[in-house]
Amino acid sequence: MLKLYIGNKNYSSWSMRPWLVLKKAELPFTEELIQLDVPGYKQKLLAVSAAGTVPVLQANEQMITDSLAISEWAAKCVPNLWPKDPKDKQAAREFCKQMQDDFADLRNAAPMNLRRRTRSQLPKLAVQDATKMHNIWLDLLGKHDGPYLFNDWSIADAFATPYASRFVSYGIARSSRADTYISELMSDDDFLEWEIAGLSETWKMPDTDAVNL
Ligand SMILES: N[C@@H](CCC(=O)N[C@@H](CS)C(=O)NCC(=O)O)C(=O)O
Repeated sequence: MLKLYIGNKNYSSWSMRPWLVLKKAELPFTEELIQLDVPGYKQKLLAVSAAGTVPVLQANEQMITDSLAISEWAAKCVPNLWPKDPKDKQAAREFCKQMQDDFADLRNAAPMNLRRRTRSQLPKLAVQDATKMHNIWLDLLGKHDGPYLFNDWSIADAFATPYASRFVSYGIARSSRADTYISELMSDDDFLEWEIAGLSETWKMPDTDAVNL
């Protein structure tokens, strides 16, 4: 039995990634949504993860925290979640790590907020992050036949998806090739299932909604 603990679907970019991976893996799982930023939420997080964060995957007795660790676990159960070519596989892992560790300026200035549609100017450092990410995508897309970063869909695309949603939400400039990739991710059936659920959530995270661009 697999159970994935996640945050609010409208806002929780970290939760979205392993959720997409488990969907693509066709591993049946149940989910429990822990509403973030409401009184008592941290206790609920700490009850499932020492770090006090979601996502967490409960796989029998094991509690796996961290979106990449959950994705690696899924890839051990199901083939083809990483690219087949060993060099591509290594590059895809590095890409995911970079998506986790880097781009803090973009993440902070433009938090994932699926409901959001704005065209205001992002701060300079966030724009630099967005440009860097855009160029990494273009480089990978240019080396492969598409439609995804490493040809077929892989965990790397799950890690890119929340950023793609930021390009749409915040109207971030992009080339037509990057736009085609973003559209591919944004029209993915599993992403749409997540998005529909996120859009129908009624609670708000005032700090995130208040980001004034
Ligand atoms: N590196 C972790 C980061 C997880 C993370 O920061 N999750 C956020 C939710 S999107 C969280 O749980 N934040 C706790 C809080 O807001 O107190 C991962 O990749 O899973």
